[in-house]
Amino acid sequence: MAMEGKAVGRLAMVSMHLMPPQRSGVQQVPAYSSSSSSSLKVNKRESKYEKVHGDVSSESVSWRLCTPCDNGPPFTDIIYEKANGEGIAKITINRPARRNAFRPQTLKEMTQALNDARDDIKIGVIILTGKGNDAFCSGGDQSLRGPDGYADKDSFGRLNVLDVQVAGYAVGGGHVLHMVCDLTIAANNAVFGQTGPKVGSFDAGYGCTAMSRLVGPKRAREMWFLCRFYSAEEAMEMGLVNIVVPLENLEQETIKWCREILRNSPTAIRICKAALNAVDDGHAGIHELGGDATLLYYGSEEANEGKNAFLQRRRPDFSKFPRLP
Ligand code: S0N
Repeated sequence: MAMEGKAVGRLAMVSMHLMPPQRSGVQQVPAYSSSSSSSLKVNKRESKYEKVHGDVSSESVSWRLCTPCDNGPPFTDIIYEKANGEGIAKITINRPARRNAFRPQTLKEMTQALNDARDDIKIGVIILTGKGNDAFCSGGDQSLRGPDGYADKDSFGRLNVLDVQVAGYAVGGGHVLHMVCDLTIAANNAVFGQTGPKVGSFDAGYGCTAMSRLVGPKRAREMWFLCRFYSAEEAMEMGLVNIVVPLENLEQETIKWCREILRNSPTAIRICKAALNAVDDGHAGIHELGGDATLLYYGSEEANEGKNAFLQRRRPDFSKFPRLP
């Protein structure tokens, strides 16, 4: 009996570790209501894990506007901001009159901002969102669609699409954008779906393959073949989004998630992200993971022995490095 009591206690501790911190003002969603932990009737505050890691601040963020790094013309299609004193960047698609539909210029500016954020070693999380509450993004701008894709000032078409916080519609290419992000925080007014087969387009790349991984092949077929729209709750049930929150709490909740991530080991997150993508990304995914292994190896004494031996024109001595099982 004593052993059984101990086992129950350990199980309770483990299930508390699996529970996220209290989400104030946030709609409870089934995925987070752990019946096993509540039935064990253990006070959540007793967890050492909770005591050590504590609550995450809900303070609002102070944003500063960022301009293109090459001092080129100001962004027109996006708003690019960074949080003062925190490792968070935010890219807002800024075409609300078109329900934040993207055009080549939008993608060009997003690429610039993403490159800048990637090269800023202070940034650990990037939020992608849309201006206003009506839409995150309604996909490719249909008014600019020509026979060779979407064209704006450059006058030739292109189809390349690019890595959320979703309020309103995330449809068409906008839906694909949210699917390829690591996490999706949805407002309760969010609407998700593909429209391609209704408007004469499709995304047979990530739009199909990533979706099939996320929601399963049957649901993916349903979404593409029927082109229905789904509510935030339905998206949550399908595993398309991580959490649904009231619209007024959207940014606050997203920032909390960012802060929670930023507390954790950047290298551990980097490797997990690479590993989670590796299977689906094939050779490119393994290459990314391999790059991370190289990064770690370059910091080791063993790798430096090789480099130093070369520079000192001597034979390297790897004898002291163990061949661990
Ligand atoms: C988003 C919807 C459902 C919103 O409906 P609502 O709230 O009733 O507003 P509307 O009155 O319809 O819209 C307000 C104004 O915004 C304009 N607008 C909306 N979406 C677009 C858009 N995508 N392009 C251009 N304009 C847009 C409206 O015209 C309206 O303007 P005004 O006020 O002047 O009348 C609803 O708007 C809707 O269904 N939108 C279209 C959604 C859609 O079908 N998107 C395109 C899907 N295809 C892609 O995204 C292509 C990209 C892609 O998937 C892809 C990826 C990789 C490779 C290839 C492709 C490819 O297909 O080419």
